[in-house]
Amino acid sequence: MSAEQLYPVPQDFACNALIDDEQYQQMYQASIDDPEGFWAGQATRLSWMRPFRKVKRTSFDDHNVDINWFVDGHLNVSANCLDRHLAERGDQVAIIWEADEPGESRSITYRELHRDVCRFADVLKRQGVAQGDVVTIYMPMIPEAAVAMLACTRIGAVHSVVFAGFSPEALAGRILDCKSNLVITADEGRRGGRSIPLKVNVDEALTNPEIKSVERVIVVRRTGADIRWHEHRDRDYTVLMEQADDFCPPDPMDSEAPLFILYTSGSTGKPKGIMHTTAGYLLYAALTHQYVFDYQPGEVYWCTADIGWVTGHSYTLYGPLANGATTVMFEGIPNYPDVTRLAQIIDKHKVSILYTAPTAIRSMMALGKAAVEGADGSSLRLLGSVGEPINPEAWHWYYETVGQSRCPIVDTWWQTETGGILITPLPGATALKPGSATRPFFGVQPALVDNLGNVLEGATEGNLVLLDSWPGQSRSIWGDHERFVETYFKTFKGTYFTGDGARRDEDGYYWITGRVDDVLNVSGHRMGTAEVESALVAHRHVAEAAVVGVPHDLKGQGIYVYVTLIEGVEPSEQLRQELRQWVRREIGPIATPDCIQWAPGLPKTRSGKIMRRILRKIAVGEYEGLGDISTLAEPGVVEDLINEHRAMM
Ligand code: 6R9
Repeated sequence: MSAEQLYPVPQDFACNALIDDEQYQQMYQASIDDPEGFWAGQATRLSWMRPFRKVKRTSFDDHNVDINWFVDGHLNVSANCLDRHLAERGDQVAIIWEADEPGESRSITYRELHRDVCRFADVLKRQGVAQGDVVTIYMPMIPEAAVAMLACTRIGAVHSVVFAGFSPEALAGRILDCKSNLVITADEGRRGGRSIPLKVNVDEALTNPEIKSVERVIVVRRTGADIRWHEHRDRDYTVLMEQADDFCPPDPMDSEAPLFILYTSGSTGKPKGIMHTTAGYLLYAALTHQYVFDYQPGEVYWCTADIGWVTGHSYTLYGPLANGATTVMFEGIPNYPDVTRLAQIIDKHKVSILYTAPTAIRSMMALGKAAVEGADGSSLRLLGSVGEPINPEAWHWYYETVGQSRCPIVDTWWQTETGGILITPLPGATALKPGSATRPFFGVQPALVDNLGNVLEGATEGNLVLLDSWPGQSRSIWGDHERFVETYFKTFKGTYFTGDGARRDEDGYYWITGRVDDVLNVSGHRMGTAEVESALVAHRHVAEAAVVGVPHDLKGQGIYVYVTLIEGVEPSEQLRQELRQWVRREIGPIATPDCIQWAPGLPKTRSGKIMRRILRKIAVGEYEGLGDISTLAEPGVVEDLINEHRAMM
């Protein structure tokens, strides 16, 4: 690695940082040599209602995958995020809410948030929600969403947040899978100046005759839009809150009690309900939030992620609140009303730490320096990136234009399944290389293995696995432990397989190269090729479909679709548009195909497996070097596809 691409820790940053390089080395070593001792020490940052008996009882053995942390301890997440801060910082702002329209914002103190969460927890209890029940939250980025999540944790209900951009069909599938009896939503959401008909979507989802579990829908009035009301089922949030008690005691929950479910895409089948539990998740979110973002008391911290994604769970909500931080919650998008929006919010609320995604960075970068025009930006101290590999061009733009060549960037690699950040720089400790997530966090043991599972040493490239458990790790897939084992522990036995590929350089830095499975990453959102394909084949004119990812300037990856129509149906531009709309409706706007190519046939092996390797190449116009196509059942289809692709371009 050439010297000019190394960004040492700035001197003044290092002086005040929580962790310097020497401390990192020493703490990392301690966390690997004596995990029990290390994590017992860290566990004191939480308030426990009953001490745990054992720090760690975990097995990655694929016959018996079993992950337990802080065994037999009792605690409550909302009490850790709220109650224990009241004495010292009850009047400090917990959440700064910035609305979609500039000029509208709200600040909520820890005391106010505590009261609202207590009240809503009481509401949930009065609605019959009990420990272990699953509550579906389908809400815009408004403080009531945070209140709903925290209220669930207060009474031991398990929340399942469904991103408000998902379609009624996608929502229905998730409700069906976890059998929620209660849904919390809003009349409408606001995003980029547009309204999102959330209640209409819930109504539509609940027309699915297979859903029998839902008894109640609680509706927050966000816009006051006229909505249909089902007297027997729907309840108004404000009315219920007025009737509720100001205090609701936090339930003591077991360390391993389920905390939340979050659906995410895999390479096969329908989205899986990734399950996280109470103690390990919260501790890991809090610890990483403090050290990775070098969070210092009083600072304003802003993670732009929606609560519908894991980043919103761990780093908009739970990590920051567990640490008593002031966290910004933004309802809108970076380019509304114009591309300066993020910079304006940073100045308005004096944000010190900004954590966002490469896709947002690239969309601002597309307009050069316009994104920071007229902005001051001097409050910023640290920048973060998450969701996909950040290309060096975007890194440099972020560093120079947003960070004014002053703020370190933490490129944080992790997953829904990992609960928190696993590979990342610590800003006071790690010299940066643009595009590298650098080094493992405390307690994290990454390794690279070849396709046979042999661990590779030194500077090399391979499949990224984790050799041992960390507290924030997902414990299971909701209702399907077999699938959990199958997906993560069977590929490379004895390890957790991430689905990502990575390179390790001569300094031991990790460079994530992207998914090695059939999972796409579109604007930082995970999507299974199988999911998009099954949406397509559900259309009456489609016989077969194959989906591959292609490079895309803004989104990182775009969705390229090959469609085989059923006998007798003629391809047309109109049908192409119809299919695009169809996928939007089935899954959500984020799954809209970028390109649809008609395919009279698909390249398949004799055993009927679609050879995506070939499809990926044709999609980007690489007709040469398609590799061995002799195993194809009908080699002729490849030529047809190439001709069709040529004709389209
Ligand atoms: C947190 C989150 C996980 C997948 C992951 C990887 C990609 C996330 C990354 C990154 C390179 C980073 N990914 N962060 N790739 N560098 N800093 O995004 O969770 O939605 O589950 O996605 O995203 O491919 O496997 P999730």
